[in-house]
Parts: sequence; structure tokens; C-alpha cells
Amino acid sequence: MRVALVNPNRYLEPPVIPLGVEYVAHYLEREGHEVQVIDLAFVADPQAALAEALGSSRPEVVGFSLRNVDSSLYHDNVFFLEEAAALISACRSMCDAWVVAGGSALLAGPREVVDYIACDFAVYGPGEKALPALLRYLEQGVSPPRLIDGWSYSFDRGEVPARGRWVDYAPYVERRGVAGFATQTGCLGGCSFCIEANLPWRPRDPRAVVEELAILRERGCRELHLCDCEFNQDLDMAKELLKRMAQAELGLSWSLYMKPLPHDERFFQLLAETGASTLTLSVDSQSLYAGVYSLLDLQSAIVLAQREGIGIAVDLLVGFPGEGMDELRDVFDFFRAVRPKTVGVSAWLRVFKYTGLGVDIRARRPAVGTVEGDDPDYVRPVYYSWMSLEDCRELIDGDPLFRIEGLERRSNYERLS
Ligand code: B12
Ligand code: SF4
Repeated sequence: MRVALVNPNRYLEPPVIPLGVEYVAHYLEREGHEVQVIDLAFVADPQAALAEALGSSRPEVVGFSLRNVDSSLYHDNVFFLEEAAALISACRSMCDAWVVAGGSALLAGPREVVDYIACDFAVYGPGEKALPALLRYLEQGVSPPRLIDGWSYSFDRGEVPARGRWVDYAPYVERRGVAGFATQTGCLGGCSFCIEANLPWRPRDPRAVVEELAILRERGCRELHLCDCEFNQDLDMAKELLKRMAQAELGLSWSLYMKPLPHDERFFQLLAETGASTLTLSVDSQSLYAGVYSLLDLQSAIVLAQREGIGIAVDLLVGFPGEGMDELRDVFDFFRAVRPKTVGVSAWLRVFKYTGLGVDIRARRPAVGTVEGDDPDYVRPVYYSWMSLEDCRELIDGDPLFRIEGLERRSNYERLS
């Protein structure tokens, strides 16, 4: 079939090369479909650009890749799905193709997002094999379900997707965007605030990952960003992959997300050997108090990374129902003493309908704090907080180590380079 894949992500802080589009395009072509990628990231008039592209190719299916619902920053909230819904509606008037949606925005609630954007079908989870399966239904004239579970179709662990073939990296790189790569999908963590919690975990074959990295390197991409939920979900797998990356001597400089545990000394040595330059450590006070990890674990991760010369940024989420200023003071004092390179503080929690936090808040409003936003589907932004900006500033106490997320638009890899 003739399929157009659209990247409507025009948020440029920083610009993000649409990795999901690249992966899905690769699998579609592998299955013999005719693929066109329409990247709207940098165009002046997205509807005009879409009309022009669709007019020349007359696709039978248009797939929209929806990455972000919103910026998830209370102090700088940008809601993206309104523009996406308008583009989808415009697309319908431009051609009579089926409209399919996919992308991480669906994690906010597949049915809720689909109702909001009004598409024909949607794949939630990996689209590599699910979209070709949907196209088979359509080719055979069989009516498919509106929502397709991409996790059950998944991807081929050993497949090496073509890179830099579907998307022009140049305008991204010019604006400090970097190419991404994924080594696994899903998350074994169960954090109450996070839409990635408990997503089915599946690693890629390390040989395929290293081959893909070599392709990126050949294409001139030396700086990369990891696109896993968290890198160190399975420490043995992570170390095995790092060893292979080190052996391949790719000459990369890359940034990653990881959680405080599991880790060991060798893990950080291997990270350094492979060119890991910036590391974002995801920390939340709820996991600390629940004993998922301790301040000692955090200290160990920070010290080991520092010893290897890896720039370490902490993403610190605080302000859960039931917490108070006194206990948080200890957490801030800890970072003040250990001193990673930077600590980004979020104290205003974006609530999603099906996360643990969302389920709790829907069942019973917390006794303390406020819930802002009234969308019963939690697609339009809803935030919970008990902390004021002044409270947050009091905890920071003028220390430049800390910055409040949303008051400045820069990602960790940009801040630390
Ligand atoms: C890595 C990452 C980053 C890196 C990206 C680096 C890079 N160069 O790529 C950086 C640090 C720059 C970043 C920035 C931001 N991020 Co981010 N990021 C991620 C992360 C961890 C991985 C994204 C990724 O590439 N995954 C791998 C690819 C292959 O997966 P994928 O895009 O989902 O695509 C698959 C499927 O969705 C599907 N699919 C995709 N498109 C399509 C299309 C069709 C038609 C079909 C059928 C299927 C399909 O198939 C694909 C292959 O399996 C996700 C969380 C997650 N695990 O998804 C958060 C995530 C997407 N980010 C998020 C946010 C909020 C942001 C920022 C807005 C943060 C901020 N305030 O600055 C910015 C936005 C930047 C931008 N311009 O969009 C949120 C979005 C949630 C929300 N509220 O909407 C997420 C979900 C994290 C979270 N738990 O909250 N991010
Ligand atoms: S915060 Fe990290 S570990 Fe927790 S569920 Fe989200 S991605 Fe997984």
C-alpha cells in the first residue's frame, strides 16, 4: 500500500529526530509498502506542507506519529494534541486515506487520545509489526479493531533498521538535535506518576544495536541520545551491550537516562569506555521513601559516574501526596553535599488517567494540595501539587546546583555539553 508517515512534532526545545517514524518506515518498506515520510518539524505552514505532500503522493493510509501530549512542565506547559487534531482533521479534507495514529502520546490513554484526535485507527506501543498487520487487514477488506495493541506484535529483536534514510537529520543537527537509538522497549519500574510504568519489557539483540550504531556513525552521527525508558533495567544485558559497543570502537559521545539501581563499578567504567558523556539520573522522592533505592545508592551512582568523568544530571521529582517540607529538606541537603553537575527539580506532578497517581486522585482527592485542570480524560493537562514556587525556592536556598524545571527550556544533554 502507499503509506505516508507524518511527524507533526514541531516543538524544538530541543528538536527531536523522530526515531519511531524511522523504525516504523523501515518495517513498512521491508513488508513491501511504498513509504513517504512527511516531516513537519521545521516547515512554516504545516497544513500547507501536508496538503502539498499528500497531493503529490495520494497515499491510501496516513500514519501520524504523536510523540508528546504536552511538555509536562507546569511552569511552561505546551499542549500539542490540539494542533495534531487540527492536522488530522485537515488531512481528512485533503484525501480519503485511512488515518492511523501511533507514538508515545498514546501512553496517556489510547482510547482517550484517539477520541481527542479523531483518527480511524491507532496502534499503542511498538508499531514496527503492528502497523503492517493493520495494513494487511485493510488490504483484505477486513474491518480491523480501532485500537491495536502494538506490544503483542512487538518488533524483531535482531532487525537492524535503516537510519538517516527517511528523515533529513541536517536541520535537527543544526539546532542541537541529536539522533537517537533504542536498545530495549518497556519498563520494569512501577513509578506511580509515570506513563511508562510496567510497559512490557523487551531487549533488542546487542549485535543489532551495535550494527545500527555503526550505520549512524558512518552517516556522520557522533553525538547520540539513548531512547530507552531507562538504560539499566537489566544490568547484565546493559553490560553485555556496552562491551560490544566498546569492542566496536565507534568513537561516539552519547547521553542516556538511567535509574539509581541496579548499578556497579564496572557498569560505569564500561559507560565511559563507550563514550557516555552525559547521564540523567531519574530520581523521585516517593521511590526514595518507599525504599526502592536509598540516598546511599544515589551517592554511589553519582560518585562512580563522576569518577569516570561522566557529567551527571539529576531529574528530581518531589511533591507527592503525603510528603512534607521537612523530609524533602533532607533530600535537597543530600544533593547539596554530593553535588552532581545539576539537579532539575519538578514539584508539580502531571497527572495521567491510568497511572497509579491518576487512579488514586480519581478515587479520592488528596487532603492536601490542589489538582488543576478539569479534563476527565486527563488528556488536556492536569497537575497535582502541594508546593508553591516559594516553598521550592526555600528548599533550593539559592544554590545554583538546582534549577526549577519549566523556568528554562534546555535539555540535560544541552546543559551539560
Ligand atoms: C529519549 C527521550 C527524550 C530525549 C530524546 C532524544 C532523541 N534525540 O531522540 C530528549 C531528552 C531530548 C527528550 C525531550 C523531551 N521529552 Co522525552 N522521551 C524520551 C523517551 C525516553 C524515549 C522516546 C523514544 O524515542 N523512544 C523510542 C522510539 C522508537 O519509540 P516511539 O517514538 O514511542 O515510537 C514507537 C511507537 O510509539 C510506535 N510509533 C511511533 N510513531 C508511530 C506512528 C504510527 C502511525 C504508528 C502506527 C506507530 C508509531 O512505533 C515506534 C517503534 O516502536 C520517551 C519515553 C518513552 N519510552 O517513549 C520520553 C517522552 C516521550 N518524553 C516526554 C517529554 C515530556 C519530553 C519533553 C517535552 C520534555 C521537556 N519538557 O522538555 C521533550 C520534548 C522534545 C521534543 N522536541 O519533542 C514524555 C511525553 C509525555 C507527555 N507528557 O506527552 C515521555 C513519554 C516521557 C514521560 N514518561 O513522560 N525526550
Ligand atoms: S520513572 Fe523511569 S523507572 Fe519509573 S516507570 Fe518511568 S521510566 Fe520506568
